[in-house]
Amino acid sequence: MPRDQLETIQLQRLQTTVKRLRDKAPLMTERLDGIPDPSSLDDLRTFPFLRKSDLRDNYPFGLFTVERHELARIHASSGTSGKPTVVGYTREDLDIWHECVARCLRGAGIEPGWWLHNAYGYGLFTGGLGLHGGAEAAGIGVVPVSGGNTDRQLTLIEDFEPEAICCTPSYALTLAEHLANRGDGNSLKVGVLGAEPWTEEMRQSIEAALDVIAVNIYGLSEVIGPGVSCETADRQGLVIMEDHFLPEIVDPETGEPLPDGEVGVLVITSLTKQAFPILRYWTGDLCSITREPSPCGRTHARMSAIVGRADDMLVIRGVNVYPSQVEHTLLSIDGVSPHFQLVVRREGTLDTLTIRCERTDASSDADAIAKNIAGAMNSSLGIGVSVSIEEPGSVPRSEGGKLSRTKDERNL
Ligand code: DLL
Repeated sequence: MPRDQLETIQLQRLQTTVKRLRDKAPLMTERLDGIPDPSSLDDLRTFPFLRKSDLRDNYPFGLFTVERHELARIHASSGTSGKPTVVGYTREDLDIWHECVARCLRGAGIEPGWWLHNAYGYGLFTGGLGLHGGAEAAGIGVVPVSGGNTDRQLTLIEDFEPEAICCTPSYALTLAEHLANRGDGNSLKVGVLGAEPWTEEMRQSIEAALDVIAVNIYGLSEVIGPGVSCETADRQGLVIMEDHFLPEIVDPETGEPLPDGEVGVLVITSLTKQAFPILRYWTGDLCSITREPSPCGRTHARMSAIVGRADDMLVIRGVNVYPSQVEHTLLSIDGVSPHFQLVVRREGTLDTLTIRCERTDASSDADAIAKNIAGAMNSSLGIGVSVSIEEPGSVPRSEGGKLSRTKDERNL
């Protein structure tokens, strides 16, 4: 769709969403008081941000704009502390969500009639059921495995021969490692991986290890779940489902809009949601967007991979360090496997960062590799780090879900 036509639809839908919130969500009636209705998409910036804390403060259903009996489903994400955030869907919300995920899967090159091994967790987490519904909507067969039990996953992949898989990138690596130990090839052609940050270098490792095309799928439960955006098979950025979700990139400090191409916080407004519409939701995820048409012909805005979250950031001796920066540098060094963990400790008054990792070849010179890594980290991060080269299999693997690569022992 040409962008001017898309923007006309977006504005109409934005106006409907603002009205719905004013009429039906008491918190928003109060917050939006005195702010005129938007007459252009630029007027979006006159509205306040909605933050995760607003969801927690209104736990469980305070921001829903339908009655309880109109809800078809709820999901929830476990926060790091305290109450989970709860999100709700009407039947129509579910249909739109599934359509978005169906677009992701088809864009990734998955054909109707193929089978999708779905190793995202089923349950309150949106990954399993989101991908499940999308695959069914696209005519793709689903093997609803859920996360965990790696041996059973391998057997099912061997016996059922699915063409596609979806799981977190860290779990794709775990599966690849075990499949390699079994020594056979596999039937997989496409992996639809997301729910946690991963770098281009990690993509190359996964594609080589599993012999698949690996595409990046993004989403968050507060917005809908997986399927807010996804790469197509040509992997030229994550195409945002912009007829349903309006993206903005803003300065993390000031909240002011940033030009296309600059990295800032992704803020999303839902355009068609009924049960739980969101106006300017502050995702905390850092990325950039472009509105240039994609080489594949799509005109919707595309976002870069998430480079980090403000709350993933480690401050080591005053220097900001993102796990994805470490991943990028580490995986560009020869002889290092893609498994790593960052351990932060406080020694006296000084914070130290140790990178635990493994070599690919047990006969290689561990000291030389460690020195190489420390040197590369020093120039990319700007701080000295310790490097611990460990036996294969020592660094924690994903056991089915999201993998936290950071262990912060400073406050233990
Ligand atoms: O992780 C939804 C999802 C499921 C996405 C399956 C993709 C595949 P939440 O549990 O609410 O929802 O976590 C959302 O995960 O704000 C990001 O920080 C992170 N995240 C999700 N996808 C990606 C990605 C699901 N592709 C939070 N790259 C988001 C980097 C991602 N981070």
